[in-house]
Amino acid sequence: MDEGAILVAGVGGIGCTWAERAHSKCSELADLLLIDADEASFAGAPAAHCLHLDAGGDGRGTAALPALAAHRLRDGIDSVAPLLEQAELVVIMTGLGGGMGSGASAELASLAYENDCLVITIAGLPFAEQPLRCKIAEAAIQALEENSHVCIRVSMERLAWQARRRDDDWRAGSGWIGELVEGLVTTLAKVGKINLDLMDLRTVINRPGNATLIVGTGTTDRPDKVVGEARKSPLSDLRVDGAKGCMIQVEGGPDMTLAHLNEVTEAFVSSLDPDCQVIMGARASDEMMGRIRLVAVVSGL
Ligand SMILES: Nc1nc2c(ncn2[C@@H]2O[C@H](COP(=O)(O)OP(=O)(O)OP(=O)(O)O)[C@@H](O)[C@H]2O)c(=O)[nH]1
Ligand SMILES: [Mg+2]
Repeated sequence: MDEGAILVAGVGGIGCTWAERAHSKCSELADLLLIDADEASFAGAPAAHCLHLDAGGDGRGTAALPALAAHRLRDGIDSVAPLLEQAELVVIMTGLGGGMGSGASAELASLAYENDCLVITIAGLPFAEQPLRCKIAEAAIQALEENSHVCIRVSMERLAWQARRRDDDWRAGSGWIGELVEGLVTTLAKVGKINLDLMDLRTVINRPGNATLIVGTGTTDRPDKVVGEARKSPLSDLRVDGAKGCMIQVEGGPDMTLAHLNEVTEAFVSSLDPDCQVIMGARASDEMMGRIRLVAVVSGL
């Protein structure tokens, strides 16, 4: 894939944190775009393209007003249009329930969609004890789904629970989101070396029904654990058993053998629909020595 073809974008406070952290793991393969009303969101990423939507001039948020955020994005969009024209794949990350993420992420998705990009969205849903935020998020996720090829719902509650177990900060995405995006970006950026490309991904994703992304990592000596972890992927509430389409990419170190590869792919694919259309790819890299990672896009759920 050409330079600039993959764009990782964060919208709102949480979205910017997730995008920044995910991008830091694959910065040589993708561009980073951060969009927020709060300038503090850009502080940790000097190389990012930043869109500061601050019509009020007070440097703060949009105070839970999604309509205002959407309006501001439309006003400021000219500066990010060249990035969208160049991109083939756009991964949008946002936390819903506030103003900026809820209002502006769907606008960004729709512009990317219009530019013929493949649009993958990762949307955090607010804690259940915040009813007003949940209401805002519900309205926002519909618009986001309409304008994305794949929209992955992430429960922030689950993320917080995972983060506590990992002794990590849930606001930073608890590691999972970064791994998922890194896996996807490295897989797709290596097009040409492997038998996977964006057209394959489009074919699989465009099946009717829901789609989601799955990631599982583990060590070469326990390939079964990689699949177990992938199935328990906490990023989505969907069950993958009935999947009609699947793109699976297995990445390992130079120590990965064909037997490892078969074990991982067969165990994973056997949990899907018997008529599932499967596209497979594999890749070895030095930095994966001793480890195996499975990244899958499943659709038709
Ligand atoms: N419980 C809890 N939830 C939070 C916290 N921070 C953010 N969230 C959740 O994450 C969602 C998105 O938050 P942000 O990304 O900060 O919001 P934003 O898009 O920047 O929106 P505005 O700042 O209102 O423009 C909110 O709806 C909350 O549900 C927190 O400290 N505690
Ligand atoms: Mg904010």
